Amino acid sequence: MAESLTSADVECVFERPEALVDRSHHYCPGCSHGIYHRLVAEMIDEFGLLNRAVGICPVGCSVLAYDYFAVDMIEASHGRAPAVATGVKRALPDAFVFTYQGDGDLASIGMSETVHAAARGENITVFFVNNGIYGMTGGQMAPTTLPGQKTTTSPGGREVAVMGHPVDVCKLLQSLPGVAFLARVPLSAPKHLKTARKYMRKAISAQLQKKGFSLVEVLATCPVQWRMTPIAALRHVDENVTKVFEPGVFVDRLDGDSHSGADGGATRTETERQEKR
Ligand SMILES: Cc1ncc(C[n+]2csc(CCOP(=O)(O)OP(=O)(O)O)c2C)c(N)n1
Ligand code: SF4
Ligand SMILES: [Mg+2]
Repeated sequence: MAESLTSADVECVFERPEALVDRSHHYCPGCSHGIYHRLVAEMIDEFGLLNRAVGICPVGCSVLAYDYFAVDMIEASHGRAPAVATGVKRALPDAFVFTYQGDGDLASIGMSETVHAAARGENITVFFVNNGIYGMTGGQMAPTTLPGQKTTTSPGGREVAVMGHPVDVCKLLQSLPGVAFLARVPLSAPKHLKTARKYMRKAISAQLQKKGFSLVEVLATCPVQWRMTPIAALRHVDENVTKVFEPGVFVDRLDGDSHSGADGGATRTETERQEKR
């Protein structure tokens, strides 16, 4: 008969971060929100921010994020999270203040708050979930919807001549001197999670070093509103979404390391980074 294992015989290699509440998420199977929640919680643990983090929730599928993070959370009106974060950070400069926002929230109704918080160089960190759609309200077109993408309000596919081009938030914010760190990464494979953690560390460090506004955009899935299986949705991110929204670092002004500029020169894309390795 095989010997039974005791807890002394096994090594714990994976556990729930302390900053994540022990509660089932309401997110659909294959949705990236749960993964990004976990990464945010891992970072709060890693930087020891459990007792000084204040998160601002959006409106959208992650409206209930306050139920999942074991830190102080505030619910903002749709799109207003950067304005709320501004107030909290100015009142409590020692707090680590972050927003967690979808693309409808951040780049549509909240575009003004996003751009002006970045322009003012507010010392806050934005965790941005670009799934190219309004997930919560039934799959309407978002500013980030790809050309040709079918949504409930672009049933024939997004026609740019009529509905406009997708908004590239990283490129839009890149020119602003108040931005300290800006990067984009797909959440479509385990290897990208490593990159996401690296960018998130930089974004958090930017705030802790009082360098200004920081944002990490993740290219996320919404299998339900995309009408895809979770696997097909991951493939769609890799094969199509990353072609329109190129992953990489757009601004990095940490520790005297300044990489910013319209025509690149200093802008490092994921492709360039891989070539350097
Ligand atoms: C002022 C206001 N306008 C519109 C809405 C309706 N609304 C709720 S969520 C949402 C879109 C959410 O999309 P997104 O931010 O991309 O989040 P996702 O659900 O995709 O994660 C909209 C338009 C609202 N709640 N408040
Ligand atoms: S509708 Fe989309 S974004 Fe919302 S929880 Fe489901 S998969 Fe995620
Ligand atoms: Mg969305």
